[in-house]
Amino acid sequence: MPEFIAHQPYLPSRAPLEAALDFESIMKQRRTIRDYSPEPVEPALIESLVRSAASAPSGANKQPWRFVCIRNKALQRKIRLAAEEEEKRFYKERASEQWLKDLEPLGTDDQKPFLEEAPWLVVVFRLSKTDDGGQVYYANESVGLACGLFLTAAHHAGLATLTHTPSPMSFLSQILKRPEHEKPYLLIPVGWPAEGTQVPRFATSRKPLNQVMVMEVTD
Ligand code: IYR
Repeated sequence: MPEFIAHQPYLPSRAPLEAALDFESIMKQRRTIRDYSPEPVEPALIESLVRSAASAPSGANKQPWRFVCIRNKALQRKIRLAAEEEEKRFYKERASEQWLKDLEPLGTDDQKPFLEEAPWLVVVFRLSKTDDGGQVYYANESVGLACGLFLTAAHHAGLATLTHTPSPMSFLSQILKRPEHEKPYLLIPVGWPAEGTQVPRFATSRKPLNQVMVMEVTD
């Protein structure tokens, strides 16, 4: 028989709609940041972000994730150089014309200095098996949810992040000597935004609600 315990509901200190609107206005201020200040970020902060991320729901509560948190310039340089190798191939050979055109307004290229400059690099791995060899379920969805919570927790603390997905990412397994059942999923630089940093205007716009939401209220 499964054991059940009493649920302790979370009660916002304000009316639900006020709390929701406040949170919406906080989240709308999140931007992907590519220039980081050298200002350090204390490990306790990173640990808290990972605990928030790891509070995500996951298939059969298997928690199929590992957050490898790096604050080591030599290692960061290694990762930068390997990522830039992949990116050079991406921009020169692998990306389609259309893909490059879609990236134009972001102003990205194969140079990834933020991998070295950010005070922390958090490399997220998806577990394809549990650490004791058991099954995992909906691992992609689960890790995606955990990453979303990580970005949200970082933003809530005033920290900037960037979701970087060099492709292929297998160099991360080698450089970080991760076991076979851990698959690189996402690379997240974390830090304070550099003073005066700019963001592409293009990336600040969002579709209006009527394009992302279907309100099905008719009987
Ligand atoms: N991985 C490359 C290209 C890139 C792809 C997408 I889709 C983006 O939203 C941004 C960049 C890079 O990091 O430059």
